[in-house]
Amino acid sequence: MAVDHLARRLARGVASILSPECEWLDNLSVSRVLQGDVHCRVCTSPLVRNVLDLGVVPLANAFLEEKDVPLELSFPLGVRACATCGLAQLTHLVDPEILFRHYLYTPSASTTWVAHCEELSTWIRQRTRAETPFVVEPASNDGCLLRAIQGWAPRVLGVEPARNIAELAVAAGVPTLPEFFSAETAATIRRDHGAADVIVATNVLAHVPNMLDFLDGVRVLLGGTGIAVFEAPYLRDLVESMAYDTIYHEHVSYLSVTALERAFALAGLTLTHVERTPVHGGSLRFVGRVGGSADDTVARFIADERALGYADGHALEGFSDRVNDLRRRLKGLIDTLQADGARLAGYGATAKGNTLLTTAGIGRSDLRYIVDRNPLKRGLLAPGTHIPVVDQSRIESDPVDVLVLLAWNLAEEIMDQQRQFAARGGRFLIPIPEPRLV
Ligand code: DWN
Ligand code: ZN
Repeated sequence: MAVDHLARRLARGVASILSPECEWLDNLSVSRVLQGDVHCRVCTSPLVRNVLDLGVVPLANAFLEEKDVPLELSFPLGVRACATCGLAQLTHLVDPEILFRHYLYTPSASTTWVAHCEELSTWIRQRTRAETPFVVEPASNDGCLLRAIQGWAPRVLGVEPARNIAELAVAAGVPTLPEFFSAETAATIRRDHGAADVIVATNVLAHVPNMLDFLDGVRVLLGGTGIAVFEAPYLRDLVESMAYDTIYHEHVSYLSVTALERAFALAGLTLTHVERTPVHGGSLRFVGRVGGSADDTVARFIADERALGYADGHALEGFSDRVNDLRRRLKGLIDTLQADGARLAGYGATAKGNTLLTTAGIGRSDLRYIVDRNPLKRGLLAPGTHIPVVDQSRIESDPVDVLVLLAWNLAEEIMDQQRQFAARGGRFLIPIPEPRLV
């Protein structure tokens, strides 16, 4: 009873930060707030490999107002891996209603991502046989990708649980259902609109606690000749580029092709093709169909993963030590710069940046502010560190010597845009794979 009461108080704190009208609060139970997870969500084996423990940290996208700082909540953040199928996953889950019903991230704030959407749209078009295809996008966010697709496929439907973001998409002309995608939602869409010729799902499969239900929904909605195209960060890239900061409560799974092939088969889908794409620090683009057969890319990825130890999680041994070392070196470099009199700020109020700052012990006394283009985040404080998020003009009005690239995945675009800052002698600190100044 006492625990339940505590959970309600905690959730009320989160809810007041993330969503002013959380109707579900009254029915809240402890399990909806936080749930330990000890079995693989793909193959159900017990998770035997402890990979990383990042302590107890706030939610990476829970930007907050000063008045809500006393209510801020933190949750355990750790990763375990499955020795049977290689899936890595969080040790604790936070209810997706808390994480995603009100959201502040919009991909359209990045020119790199808009260009990526154009490229992906063309890639899909070249692989679509239907004359007037019906395209459905789970987790369509502000409709960035569907706007590109509407150029050649006018029948599109976004599915986006963040109500505030779904409204933005609708206002931009992208029909959007304000729901989580699931087998149930898929059946409703099929009943109301017919089967989909294309389902495209970027940066969502790793966010879904019930991955098999999501994939089941893809199978339910996909027509016989339909194609489902996914993108998701690749576990191998995460480990090789030390992108440990992409580990946070929203990302419940860390995917390998070995685990994906198994998950697809369990959901009645065939994983037919896999390739790599550089977005978000290194991702997989992969295709699923109902029936059909895999091309040789799938077997190649799986063979490589087996050889490198990703098929059984072996490759993750020692990752924790390397992460701890990186955290220490990053904080050490920032301390040295400050001791030399440098003034520092962050660039990109990213979710991963917040993980990086909170887990490396970098705070408000280290970074004066964080600039970000996204108006939804500006005026708020970064979770955990409470560093103010401001607009880019602050770099002129309150100059610094070093910009820490918290959106390191967009370093090229940002450094190009901040040429004047560099011309004045400003330097950029790129935190991963190895903290360095450029
Ligand atoms: O999976 C997820 C990925 C896809 O996106 C989510 N869970 C959350 C989000 O992660 P993130 O916040 O780390 O994403 P980004 O795309 O690295 O965020 C870039 C941020 O930088 C945006 O807030 C926009 C900002 N930005 C900016 O202010 N000026 C970006 C560019 C290029 C710029 O010039
Ligand atoms: Zn498994």
